[in-house]
Amino acid sequence: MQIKDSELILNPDGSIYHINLKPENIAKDIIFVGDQYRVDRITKHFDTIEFETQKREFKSCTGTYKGKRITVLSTGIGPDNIDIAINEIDALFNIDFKTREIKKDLTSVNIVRIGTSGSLQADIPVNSFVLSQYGLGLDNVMRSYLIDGVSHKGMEDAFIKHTNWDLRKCRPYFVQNSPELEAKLESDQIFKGITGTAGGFYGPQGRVLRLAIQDPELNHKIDNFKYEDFRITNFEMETSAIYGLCKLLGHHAVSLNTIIANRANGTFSEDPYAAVDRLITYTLDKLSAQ
Ligand code: R1P
Repeated sequence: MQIKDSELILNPDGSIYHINLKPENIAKDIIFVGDQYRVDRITKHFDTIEFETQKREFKSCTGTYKGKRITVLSTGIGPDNIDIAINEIDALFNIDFKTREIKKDLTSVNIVRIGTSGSLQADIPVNSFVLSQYGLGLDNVMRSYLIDGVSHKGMEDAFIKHTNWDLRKCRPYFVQNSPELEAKLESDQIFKGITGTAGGFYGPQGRVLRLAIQDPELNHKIDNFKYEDFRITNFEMETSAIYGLCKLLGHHAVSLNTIIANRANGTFSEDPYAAVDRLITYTLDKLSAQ
């Protein structure tokens, strides 16, 4: 069935609407960053660069690192931008732009997020790295899709009960990473756990400046939530949408975050820049290893 012009929007040069890429511009190994200025901090390590473009917050660059072809794409802040980035990446691989039909043979890509995040656990200090085993969605983006088949119902129910979650906000969901990609990226230098993804930075992550929040005890209830051996390690704003969309579309995803704030003890990294740079070189070397 042909996908209409209004649903799959292409630019006059044939690139896809927001991320501005054509199918030949993107690699099968993709690194997501939030901050558009982080793209160059990654690609400065590349051996070659073949393509660069930017539209709004979506800046991308494709090249090679130690011979491996990689695309780095900035997504800006939040799960709503992830909805755009992943649907458009999937379309680049799996929809024929000439016929506007879904291809018969689907391609699966690897997506690794290199982000920054706040730890919820006192024992996960600033400047450490966290690999997300699950994304906990506290945003509503994935609820527009049929996610019951990929969300962990047992964790959902336990979390709602433990936190006395107000379902007027949304129904939280838990989606696992790609264990194959986790095996490639893990090491004993990295903490692991569930990453909470919030739909905002202040109230949705329990920060109070001038506005009172709906549940002042929520962060404490989140930090002592346990399900089997899993605990919620950190908060940021993209991982659960990345995991949910990748699981539904058949892609592999892992989110790695540098901890720049510790919400449990109120500390902030003295040099978040250097800490992110360490995660960048760590990830590039792991991703390019055979
Ligand atoms: C908030 O300051 C932003 O920083 C974190 C959050 O997820 C959010 O996008 O990640 P990035 O540094 O990757 O943007």
